[in-house]
Amino acid sequence: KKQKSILENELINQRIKNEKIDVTLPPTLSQQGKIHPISQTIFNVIEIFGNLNFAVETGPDIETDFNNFSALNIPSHHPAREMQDTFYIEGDEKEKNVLRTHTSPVQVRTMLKTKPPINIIVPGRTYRSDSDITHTPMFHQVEGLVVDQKSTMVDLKSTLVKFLKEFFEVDNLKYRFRPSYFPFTEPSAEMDVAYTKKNNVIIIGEGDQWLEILGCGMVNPKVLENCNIDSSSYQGFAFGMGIERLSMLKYGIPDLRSFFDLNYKWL
Ligand code: 2U9
Repeated sequence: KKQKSILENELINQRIKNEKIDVTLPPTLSQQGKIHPISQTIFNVIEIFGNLNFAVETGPDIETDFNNFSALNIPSHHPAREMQDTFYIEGDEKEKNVLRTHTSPVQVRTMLKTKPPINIIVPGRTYRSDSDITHTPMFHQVEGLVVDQKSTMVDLKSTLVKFLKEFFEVDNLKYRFRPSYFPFTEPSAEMDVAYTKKNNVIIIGEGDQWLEILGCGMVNPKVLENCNIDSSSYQGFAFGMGIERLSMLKYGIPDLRSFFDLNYKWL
């Protein structure tokens, strides 16, 4: 028995002497993580608006009917509610909670808790009961809100044009504003950017085709009043855009569904 342990010890000593680990060798990585293009786009948008003096606000995905609809001048039983197919959630006795259909309830919360001047963007998940090639029931938006005593449509325009030029990295961006309608802004507009196709690749900012890229407008005074802000002293502008759409155009992603199919090349 003693002889056996002598032999075993000898074996261990031999191994310690002979085995060498080269700590300078690079490790073998099985699968390296990447930042998802949706996150990249959100970080990119935050950086550009950060340089334009906007702060970032976030809020919960489950919202009250007031924050998601009523405060935004979308009353119950009004056709405007049917513009957005809503996921309702059991909750309050009288009024069901909802999965927010836009990030606008965060702007409502901000106005209710802080005094103007307000200069924020709100990126985040939003939900609508809609599912086909161009719609997923969960998607992402970034919205912006400015409320102060002096901001006009000129400020809205210069802010959005600066943003789009930075985002698409085009100095001479061709764009247009079209009149539109949203219950929470008055007047309302939509912005299009020009595009063309060269060798089947889409070029943004030139050409004679138009792409709808965002909605915007001057905040409806009724919305300010609903959020306890005196609309005779304060005014402002707001805008909203879809992150998936921005991301598809910037990175040339042709199919919306590829954002959500767990492709390890992306994750
Ligand atoms: C408050 C006041 C005003 C936010 C706005 C839009 C226009 C808009 C869509 C773009 C594509 C949603 O993802 S999308 O389908 N959004 O067109 N959003 S103005 O206006 C607000 C928000 C909050 C308190």
